[in-house]
Amino acid sequence: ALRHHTGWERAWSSPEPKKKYDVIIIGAGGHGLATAYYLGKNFGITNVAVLEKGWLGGGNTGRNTTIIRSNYLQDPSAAIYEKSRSLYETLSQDLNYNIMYSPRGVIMLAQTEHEVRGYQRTAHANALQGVTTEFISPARVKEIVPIINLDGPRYPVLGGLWQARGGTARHDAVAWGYARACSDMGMHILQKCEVTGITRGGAKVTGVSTNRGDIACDKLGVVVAGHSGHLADMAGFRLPIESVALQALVSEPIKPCMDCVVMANTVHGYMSQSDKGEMVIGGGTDGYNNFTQRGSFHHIEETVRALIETFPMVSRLKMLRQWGGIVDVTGDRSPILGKTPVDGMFINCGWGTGGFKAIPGSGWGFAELIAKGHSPLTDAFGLDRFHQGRFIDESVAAGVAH
Ligand code: FAD
Ligand code: PYC
Repeated sequence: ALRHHTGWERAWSSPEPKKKYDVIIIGAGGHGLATAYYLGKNFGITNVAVLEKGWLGGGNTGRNTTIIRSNYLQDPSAAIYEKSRSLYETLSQDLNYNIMYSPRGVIMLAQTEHEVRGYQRTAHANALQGVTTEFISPARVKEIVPIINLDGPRYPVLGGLWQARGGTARHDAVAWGYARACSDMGMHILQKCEVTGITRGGAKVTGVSTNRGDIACDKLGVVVAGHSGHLADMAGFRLPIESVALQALVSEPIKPCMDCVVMANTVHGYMSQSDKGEMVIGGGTDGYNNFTQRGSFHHIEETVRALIETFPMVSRLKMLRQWGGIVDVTGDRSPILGKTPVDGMFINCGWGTGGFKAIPGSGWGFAELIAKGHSPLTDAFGLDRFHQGRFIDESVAAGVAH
């Protein structure tokens, strides 16, 4: 049937590297590609290369469970995550690429009195921040998720934080859509191009060394998630980041049974149903730092065991496959977007277990930071907050056990 489908145009070109670009972005994950896209779209900066050591979207962007929400507690977080969520709403039209945004709603279950108070507080904060969320009763939870067991053997469901316009999107499509749009603007996306060194002239960045030769630039954006520590090391400074594996798994496909996303953070597990019918399930991070894109074996059993309390039907599902990604975690569970000790070099990292939802907003703000030297979206997230003790504590909103 595919016999006649020949001569398709490539979605993005594969050029040879130029000697010099105005801006180089290291890392063709969602955040790196979105940064390049908004540099071109919002600031007319198109002499840009995005360098990727593997294939684009092959890092955490292509490995995550695609939950999109903006129900964070602190004002700077609500601003960037809500900007991001609102950009997701129209991203398919903007990129002319179907990213399959599905605002199916996200519930974070409250299963202890502590969580009830915590999520009620978040709902109040969100109301002040212009983020639409509400704290809902157990009966309303059951209405939205008929397959749920409210009584749970250990932790009954006492309510939930509901964001009706949260949801999911197709992760690969987000990367592919941005990549095609960047390529259409004349930017170079260089895959299999690993950065091995950062070159400086005095205090200022001058370019990078790669396995495809040295490339010069005026400005450098580093957006490499779990490898951020390595890149900082190449430039001669340290980051307050730990890299750790986070994993997910999917079941065999079944008939539609749950049309929203549910996160059960006390027992620790979360679940949604993919368009193919698989139950998409995720658990917590490994308990030790590592660089395996796999995750510890025991997490699989612990996550499924926890979910069975709230979703007994899971006990009858066969699991199909499991994978992991290397997430970059900061002490306050908030990202770092800012200048570095090297002039002209900017860093965007620390999205940890929750950066897929942030891709458009982060790209928007980081592009502004690179182009203009600061952005209202990113100002609070600079490295200086760790010296000043100005933490943006989002350990509860992160929703994933670390
Ligand atoms: P990446 O997509 O990892 O991109 C970084 C890129 O840099 C990689 O492609 C890598 O190859 C490249 N790179 C590294 N070193 C070099 C080098 N030296 N030279 C050139 N290139 C280099 N977030 C959510 O919001 N919702 C979720 O439901 C969710 N679920 C998750 C589930 C799992 C299992 C995992 C692992 C993560 C999850 N996340 C989730 C987090 C989310 O995936 C990440 O925060 C986000 O994808 C980070 O995007 P990124 O572009 O920064 O990183
Ligand atoms: O950030 O919502 C999130 C998330 C869910 C699972 C992993 N990250």
